[in-house]
Amino acid sequence: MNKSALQIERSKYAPKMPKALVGAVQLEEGKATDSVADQQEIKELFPNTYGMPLVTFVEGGANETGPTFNVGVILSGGQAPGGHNVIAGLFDGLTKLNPANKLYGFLGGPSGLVDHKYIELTSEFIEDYRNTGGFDIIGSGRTKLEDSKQYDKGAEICNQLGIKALVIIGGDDSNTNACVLAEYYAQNNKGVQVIGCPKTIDGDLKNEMIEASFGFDTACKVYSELIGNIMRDANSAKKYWHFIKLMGRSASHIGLECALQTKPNFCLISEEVEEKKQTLQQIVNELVDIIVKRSQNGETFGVALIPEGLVEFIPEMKVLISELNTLLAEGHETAIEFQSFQSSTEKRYFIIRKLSEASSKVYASLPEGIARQLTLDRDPHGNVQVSRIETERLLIEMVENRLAELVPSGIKVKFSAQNHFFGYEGRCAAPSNFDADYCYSLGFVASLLIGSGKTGYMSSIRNTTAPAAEWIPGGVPITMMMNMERRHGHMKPVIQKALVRLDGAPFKAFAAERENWAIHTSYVYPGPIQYWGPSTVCDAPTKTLQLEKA
Ligand code: FBP
Repeated sequence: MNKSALQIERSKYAPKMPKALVGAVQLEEGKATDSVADQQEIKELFPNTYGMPLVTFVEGGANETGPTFNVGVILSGGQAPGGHNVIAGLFDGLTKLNPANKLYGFLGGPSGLVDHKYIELTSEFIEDYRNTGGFDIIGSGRTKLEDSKQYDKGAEICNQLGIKALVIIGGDDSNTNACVLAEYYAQNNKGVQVIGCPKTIDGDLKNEMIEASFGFDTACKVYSELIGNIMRDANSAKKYWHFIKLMGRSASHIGLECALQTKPNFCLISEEVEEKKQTLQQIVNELVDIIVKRSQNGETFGVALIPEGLVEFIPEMKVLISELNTLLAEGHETAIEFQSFQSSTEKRYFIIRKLSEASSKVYASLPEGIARQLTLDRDPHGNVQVSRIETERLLIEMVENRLAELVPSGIKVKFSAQNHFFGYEGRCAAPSNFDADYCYSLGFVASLLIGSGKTGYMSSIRNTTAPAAEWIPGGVPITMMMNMERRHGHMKPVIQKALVRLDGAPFKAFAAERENWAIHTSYVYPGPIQYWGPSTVCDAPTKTLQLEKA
């Protein structure tokens, strides 16, 4: 493996761990749990894994070698910094329980389990991946584990390899599926436990017991570094407005965290847009007001942050997208007719005729490129892929149009814009100390949950704003995080997604300052992630976490 100088030094880093995990460990059971909502339905759907107690690991017990067993691990969904350390922590925990325990990695995500594609993860193999970013140790994928044939194929390979437990490292959907799988294996006496680990840069898998999903810390620090660099450029050249779209499929946690770190002139929070029922034009007008005011102060530059999922939170766009999803669903007669048109203009007018009156107005008002993107890009479930919609360009174009409209009334502003999209730049970055430590402990705890015979639990580390030695390791029944939601026309038990709370401390801190940041340039330049140096620089958790736990 070719390694950079940083990688060579960084591979020697020993993740900081909670004191409770260093020596002999014992399990303490807490209170029985209930799901966050829809208790009766969830209880009926998960008779074996509902109501289980919270567990905490504390110092104590005997340091004895336990029985031998094997474990399988799966990386699911989008990459997030720290995944390799979850695997390293899991491996070290398993071999501490018994040096003969083996860890298998299923290749390419959940499909590796179903298709029986795996490798054994030995100590030598894992060595090269410690404290590195990426999921390339075994690869990841987005195959959903959701039917019993897949589950049975999974059990088959587990039985063949002597695997007594699976660890699924994923976001809310993958952990929902992990919970269903745990229940299925328990109900059918398959002898396979299932443990989940909270992963996603989006930061939307968190709740009372899960303080953060891993990867959010590093990804936000990388984006904030880049935003800071751009801010400094903007403030030096004083000639561009930079429109920066930030990844995060649905929730705006990434945008909010980056705003708290860098203090931009404008940052949209999708959840607020939805709450205020703002139209696209209202958003543009608000932004134009800021551009005009700054220009009147001689500041013909600025930085605006835009969350990736924005279009789906603007009520009029949400309706439009859902109408388009129906009209363009595979096999739908409108979709077939739509495809028969050659020119994009014909296609555009055809769609305008087929939409409801309100949606056709919205669609007609969109710049041609965006309108085309909305009709072309569908994911395998028939949904628009928001990461492919160039919202940042859409806003630039609409701002230009609005500024042109203002000219006759005497408002003339110099406006030149650059657009950016930060997403993939941060998903595989070398994990920050926070993520390296947090992930290692999450993996280590997963091994303890397995050793204690638990299934249907998510590995949890709490008290994460304190030094790592004081972190509280434990397990949370996944059913505790569930409620019933409509998905693709059916009511399903799912983990509640954590959107930005407008009554939460991070949003309030941002809202209290944003008007000032809009007009008075207040940029903060966070610089690159530091792996060595003062703890205030190297170990600080996200502002979001600090404010939530204050
Ligand atoms: P997960 O929820 O699986 O962690 O993925 C999140 C994410 O990074 C989103 O922020 C983004 O919209 C999406 O993945 C991009 O998906 P893809 O990697 O398939 O392009």
